[in-house]
Amino acid sequence: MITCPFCFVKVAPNRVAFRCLGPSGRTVGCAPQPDGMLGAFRGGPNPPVLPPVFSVRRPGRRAVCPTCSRESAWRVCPSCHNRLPAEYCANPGKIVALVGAKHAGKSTYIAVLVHELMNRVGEELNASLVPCDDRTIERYKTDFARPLYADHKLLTFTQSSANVPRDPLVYLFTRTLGSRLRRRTASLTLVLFDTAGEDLRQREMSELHLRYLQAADAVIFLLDPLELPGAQAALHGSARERGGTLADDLMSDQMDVVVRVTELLRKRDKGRVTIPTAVALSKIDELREFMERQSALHRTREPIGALDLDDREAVDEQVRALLHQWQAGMVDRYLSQQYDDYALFGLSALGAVPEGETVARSGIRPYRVEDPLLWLLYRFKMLDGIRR
Ligand SMILES: Nc1nc2c(ncn2[C@@H]2O[C@H](COP(=O)(O)OP(=O)(O)O)[C@@H](O)[C@H]2O)c(=O)[nH]1
Ligand SMILES: [Mg+2]
Ligand SMILES: [Zn+2]
Ligand SMILES: [Zn+2]
Repeated sequence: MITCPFCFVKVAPNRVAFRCLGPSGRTVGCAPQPDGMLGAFRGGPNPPVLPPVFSVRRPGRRAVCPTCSRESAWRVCPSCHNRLPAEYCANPGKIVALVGAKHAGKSTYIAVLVHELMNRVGEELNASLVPCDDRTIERYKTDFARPLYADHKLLTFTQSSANVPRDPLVYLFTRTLGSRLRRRTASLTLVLFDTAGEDLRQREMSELHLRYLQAADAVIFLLDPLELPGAQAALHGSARERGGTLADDLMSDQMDVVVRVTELLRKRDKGRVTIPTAVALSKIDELREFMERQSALHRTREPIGALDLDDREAVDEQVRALLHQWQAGMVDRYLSQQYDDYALFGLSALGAVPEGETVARSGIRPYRVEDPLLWLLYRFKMLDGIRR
C-alpha cells in the first residue's frame, strides 16, 4: 500500500492511475480538459486543465493510454489525481505532519525550514529535499520564498485566509545511508499544511485533516511561547504575579490544537500515542534575553552531521524548565501522560524580532529550525546519535 502524500488515501499498487501525456509536437495525445477531481481537491473556482487520467489492469512504471495509445509514466493517485512521484512509489517515506494554532509561526517555519534543508542542512547531512510536484515548487516560490526572502515581508501580511490553498506542500527529504558497499536511501515525506491549525480547531475536522493525522508517522507541533500565560508575564517583567491555572491553559488556542490532535492520535494508536512527536516553541528569539547566557538555547548547534545527544538532552531540559517557569508545566505533564515518545525544542525561524511588517534589519538568521527534524531522523534510524 502507498499512502498518497496529498489526500492520504491508501492506494494499492495495482490501483495506481496514470495521466495521459497529451499531444506534444507531432506526437498525438489526448487533448487537455478540466480535471474536476483535482480541482475539487485543491478547492477554488477553476479546475486545472490537463490531459485525462486513465487506469490499466496491471500498472507498472508506465502504461499505454487506451484512448490515444501514447505511453505515459505520469502516475497519479486515483482518488485526488495528484502526481505520485516515482521515487515516492518506489520508496514511500515516513510522513511527518506539522501542526500548530493560528499565528504559531507555521508559514514562516515552512518557508525557512525548506530553505535551510535545501541549503545548509542538506549539505551537512548529505541529503536532498525534492518537491513532489510542480505545484509545490511554484507555491513555495510565490507564497513563501519570494515574500520572505526577496521582499523581507512577514508572511502573515501576504496571505489572506480566503486565498490560502488547502492542499499541502509535499517534499521528499532523502538521505544516503550505509557504507560504500551497501548504500541505501531513506526518506521522510514532509507534508506541510499551512492552514492545519485553524481547521483543526473546528469542531468537525475536515476529512482531509483527519486522514492527514491518521497517516502521520511523526508529528511536529509548533507552539507560540508568547501565547503561554507565564511567558507573556515574563516579557512584561511580572512573571511571578500571574499564576496560570489548568483551565486557563486548556482554553488557549495553543493547547486546544494539541489536545484535539492528541485525541485523534490516541484513537488511532488505541491508547497512548506511540509515534515520535516533536513539540517546539517557536519565536524563541523573543525570549532569549530572559534565559541564562550559558544555557543550551543560547548556543548554536554545531554542524557535525549527526545528532548530538548531549545537546539534545540539554535543550529538552531547558525547554521543560521554561514551561514550568512560565506556568505552562501543564503542557509538559499532559504530553508525558499521552505520549510515549516526545521531545521538546526551542527554535526561531527568523532569528530576530520582526520590525512591523518586515523582518529585522539584520536579516533572516534561523536558529535551530532543523532540530526537530534531526531528532526524527535519529528516531527513524536515518541519522546517527553521538555523545561527545
Ligand atoms: N519573533 C519572531 N516572530 C515570528 C517568528 N516566526 C513568526 N513570527 C511572528 O508570528 C506571526 C505569525 O507567523 P505565521 O508564520 O504567519 O504563523 P501561522 O499562522 O502559524 O502560519 C508573524 O507575523 C511574525 O510576526 C520568529 O521566528 N520570531
Ligand atoms: Mg500561515
Ligand atoms: Zn491522493
Ligand atoms: Zn491519451
